[in-house]
Amino acid sequence: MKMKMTRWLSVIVVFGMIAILSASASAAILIDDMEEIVWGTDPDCTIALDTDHAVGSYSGRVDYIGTGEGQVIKTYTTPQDWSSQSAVTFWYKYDITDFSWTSTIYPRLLVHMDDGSWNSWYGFGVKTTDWTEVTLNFDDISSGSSAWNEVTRVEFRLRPDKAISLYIDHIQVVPEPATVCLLGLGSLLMIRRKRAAA
Ligand SMILES: [Ca+2]
Repeated sequence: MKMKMTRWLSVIVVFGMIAILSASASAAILIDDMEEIVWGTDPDCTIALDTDHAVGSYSGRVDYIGTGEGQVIKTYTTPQDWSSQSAVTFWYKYDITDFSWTSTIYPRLLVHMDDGSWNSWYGFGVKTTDWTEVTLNFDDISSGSSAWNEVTRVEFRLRPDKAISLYIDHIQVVPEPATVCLLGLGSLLMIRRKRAAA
């Protein structure tokens, strides 16, 4: 009887730990699943839904039709709080079929803040025709804004010197991997305890 009580207490303690961890840990924030188009464009590119996708049913296909730098822009009317996140992740691929093509396409992801500052990541990924997931860490920005609590705009830019298409899908901001590991550990402990108690 005493042993059973101890086990139950263990379960309660583990549940409590998980509850505390869950409250302090942040979840990933979906920027866009690309199941509908809510992005604005400039005259050098267009964006449309495409059934070729990485996640869900659609991706956003950005067609570069101009000669200047093309950009697709998602604007938030209310500033977003990304202060407990640590990286932006998304899936992408190009429609490049001519692999003799060696010129730059100068891809960039920019995040703008409400105070007018911004951060950008240059040259994400490689020229691939296969869906590829990329992680851009906040730490990899050598200088820039730390105002992650007031994100107002997310923007993909490309400056190709010929007409190409960039497919993008399932763009999100994710928390520190350490936090996720801790949560995973908590869940594992709980399962072990439950099995031991059974
Ligand atoms: Ca999608």
